[in-house]
This record gives sequence, structure tokens and C-alpha cells, in this order.
Amino acid sequence: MAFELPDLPYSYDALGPYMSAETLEYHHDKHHLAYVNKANELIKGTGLEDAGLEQAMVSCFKDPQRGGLFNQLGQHFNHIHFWNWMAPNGGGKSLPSGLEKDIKDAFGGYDGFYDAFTKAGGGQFGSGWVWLALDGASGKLEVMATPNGENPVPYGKTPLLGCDVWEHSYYIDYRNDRGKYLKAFLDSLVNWEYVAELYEKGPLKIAA
Ligand code: MN3
Repeated sequence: MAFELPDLPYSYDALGPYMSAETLEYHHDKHHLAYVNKANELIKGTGLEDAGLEQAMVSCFKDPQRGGLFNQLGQHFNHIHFWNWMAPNGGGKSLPSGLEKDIKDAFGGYDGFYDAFTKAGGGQFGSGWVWLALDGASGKLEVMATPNGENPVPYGKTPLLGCDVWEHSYYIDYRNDRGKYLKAFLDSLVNWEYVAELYEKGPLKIAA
């Protein structure tokens, strides 16, 4: 089944002033669409057409011949969630209770998580993503950064929250100030209800 571009879960101007309509129009309508189209083109003839997005992604990760397809599939997966990881009037440190407790256990509290997330996101050299992920083996929460279209899934970890640190995600609104963008993302955009929903579902189960 061909991959499709999902609609944004809010209007283009819903995240202002923290993320502008112009950013969302380019990011969703052009960048995400391009990943969808390229993934559909590159997956033809691989035998992975009906594997499902997550499974196809993990299968390609291990195959050096399929690095190009992996990045397109990864970016499709990452952006499907990214739109839902933001909401109007989002962000801030009031988290759903189960998540709040486990973030305290893992990072000493919201502030510790905030520092780890902004540091990892700011330190990712070039294009990539910063994540709050659930490690499938230890059951622990951790912060990690990945390059390009990669995400925690091929490492046996489940992404609970991710922030796109490719320049296309912030250059219109923040120019080169990634730090300011990461701060706005955490303070004013994060949809913690969606994070909690993913956390409740538990680890993604994908055959290695
Ligand atoms: Mn992007």
C-alpha cells in the first residue's frame, strides 16, 4: 500500500507565533510530501511494499544498499508523529502524572529532562532529530539524538517525543538560532497528551 501524506491535525496558523504558517506550509506540504513521494518510488520492487512503515524502516536500516530508502521511510515516520507532538497552547512542565513520575526517576525532574533534551538537540551536528525515547530492554526513559532520517526505532527504542532539528523546521521563524527554537518547542508547543498516549501503548514491537 502506498504511503500517504496525512493532514496536519490543526490549521496552518494554529501554532503561531512559535511556529508560523509559512514554516508549516513548507515543512508539511513540501518537505513531508517529498519524503512520501520518494519513499513510494524507492520501495517499488524491494518486496517491502506491504511490510508496513515501521517494519520496512527497520528492515532497510540493516541493509547498506537501502540507506536512501531508509531515510525517506524514517522521515515519513518522524513527521507523522512530529505534527502530533505539537499542539496549540502546548508545552510547559505540567505533565500527565505517570510520565511526570518516570521523568523524575530518569532525569531528576522536568528541569533535568529539559537540559538533556536541549543539549542533545543543540549538539546534533547538521540535520537530525532529538528524542525522548523508551528503551525496550531496560524499560527506562532516555534522551538521544539521531542524524538525518534516523530515529530510535531501529535501536530497539520507542520514540515518545521528537523534535525536528533540520534547518527547514526553524530557519523561517528562528533563522540560525536552534536553541531558541528548542526552547519554544518545549515551552509552548509540546503535546504532552500525545506523548502520554504513546507511553501508555508501551514499546513498539517490530521484528529485528
Ligand atoms: Mn522536517
